Amino acid sequence: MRDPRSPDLERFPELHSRWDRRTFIKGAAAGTALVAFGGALYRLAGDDLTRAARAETRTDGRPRLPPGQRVIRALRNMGGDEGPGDVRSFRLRVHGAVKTPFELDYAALLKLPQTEQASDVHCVTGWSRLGAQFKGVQVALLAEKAGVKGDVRHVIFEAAHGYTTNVPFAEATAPNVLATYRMDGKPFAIENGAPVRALVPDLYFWKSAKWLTGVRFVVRDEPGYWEVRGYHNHASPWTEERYG
Ligand SMILES: Nc1nc2c(c(=O)[nH]1)N[C@H]1C(S)=C(S)[C@@H](COP(=O)(O)O)O[C@H]1N2
Ligand SMILES: [Mo]
Repeated sequence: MRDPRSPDLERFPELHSRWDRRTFIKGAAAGTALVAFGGALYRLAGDDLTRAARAETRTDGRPRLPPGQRVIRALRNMGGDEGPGDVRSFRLRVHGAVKTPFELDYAALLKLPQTEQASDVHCVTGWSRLGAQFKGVQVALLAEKAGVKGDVRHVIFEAAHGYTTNVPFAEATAPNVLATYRMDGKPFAIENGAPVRALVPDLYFWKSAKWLTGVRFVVRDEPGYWEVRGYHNHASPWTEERYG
């Protein structure tokens, strides 16, 4: 749901002049502490979470946990070619087959209506992280602001160093698809996509581009980095669209 009280720029320490990479390091430490806590304990807890999630059903009728997935407690760093990570150089291009292309800096992104939601994410390697709280701006809102042309069918998420990933327009403009800069109240660690990454929770996690630089609306589909390397073009976790 959108938060009508935005903008709330006061609450963004990374916009202050003293902000630096320590913010990321703190975020990273919070994410990895539980993993480092001791293999046996973590494994037991994870298996309990997996069993519990298997018994749950989502409001859309699908099982909470897609087939072949196991619950973990913190995002695992899955690598990738990192962007600069800082808020000062951050720019997001919203472009393609649109009437009014535009570019946002970090402060401008925060001035748009904000959304906060709990989402589950599912990595194709078999782990799921359930119920984290994400904050950001809906891709649907960016689409509306840009005025997408009538024949647009796909959205290309663009990231640092040329990483791209493609999502059908209807799915990319679902209300739970965000350009996000907060997870569980904290900025993303650099390795998890700081300062802003995509969140496409209902497709495998490689569709959630880290170090986001652009959202491009297109008529013709353009398979992205992983999609041209053997991964599935659509990537639904519930039908295990893992490989193409
Ligand atoms: N820019 C960029 N985004 C990316 C990737 C990447 O290599 N580059 N990897 C993807 C993959 S394969 C996964 S599983 C998730 C991992 O996110 P995490 O490292 O925060 O867990 O990011 C996705 N987004
Ligand atoms: Mo992945």
